[in-house]
Amino acid sequence: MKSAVTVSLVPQAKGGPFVFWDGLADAFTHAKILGFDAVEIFPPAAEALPVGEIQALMRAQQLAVAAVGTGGGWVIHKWHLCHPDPAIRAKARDFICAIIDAAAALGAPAILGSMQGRVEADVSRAQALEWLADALALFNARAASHGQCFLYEPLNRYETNLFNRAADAARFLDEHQLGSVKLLTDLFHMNLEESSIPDALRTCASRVGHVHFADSNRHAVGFGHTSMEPILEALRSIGYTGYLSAEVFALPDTTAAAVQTMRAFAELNR
Ligand code: LER
Ligand code: MN
Repeated sequence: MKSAVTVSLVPQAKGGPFVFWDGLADAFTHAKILGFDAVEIFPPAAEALPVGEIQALMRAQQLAVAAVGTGGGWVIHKWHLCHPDPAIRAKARDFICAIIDAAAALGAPAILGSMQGRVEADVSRAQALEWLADALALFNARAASHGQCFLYEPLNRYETNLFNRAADAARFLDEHQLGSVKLLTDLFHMNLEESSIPDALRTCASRVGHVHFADSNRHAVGFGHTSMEPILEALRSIGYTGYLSAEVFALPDTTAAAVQTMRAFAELNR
């Protein structure tokens, strides 16, 4: 497995679960010094991703981009894919498609987390799931056209009521034949929702495409109380070779969270 660490380029996300906050050059430089394999980027929009500049940083630091988040569209604009207003759903889809394209230029998949939205107002669950499936079909095709996968992330119940558990999400992807959509299994959300994180990972084996590496309290792994050994064992048993990406609070500060993440990664990833 490979290590990754998050950088937020969205000031409005302050206090959110991201390790680096001081721009791309700072994140790439410190990620390299600390021994990470890759950086995961949370941009405000595709237009704010300087692709050439990021490619130069990747070459200079010999680091990959692990994934690119799309949640900026929710944080900044409150757009999402299940919004009752069709114009807002269209803005959400366009926002995500543009990030899929920019991420692909960096060799990375895009993530659908917060932008999936929720069943709300007068929208029925069936209607929301139809909109989600239609959007995922679009992202599936768009990512595949670049030879990339697309990452769908089940979130805990306080953030969405669409899919909270990995197996339910995997079944939905199977039913809609979304072969290029993989699951982003976030260990923080899973700690709240799954009966057993290792069992859930084994059940969804072939769909697991990315892991957000966070402890029970969303601090760096080792700063909470999740039992990580059985989770790593499950990931090994399903042949997962992707990223463990630290989407955690910069607490007690950025450096401590990053250093602790790498310490845990080295101990667990034997
Ligand atoms: C995004 O990866 C995520 O996990 C959500 O909880 C938004 O922070
Ligand atoms: Mn996450």
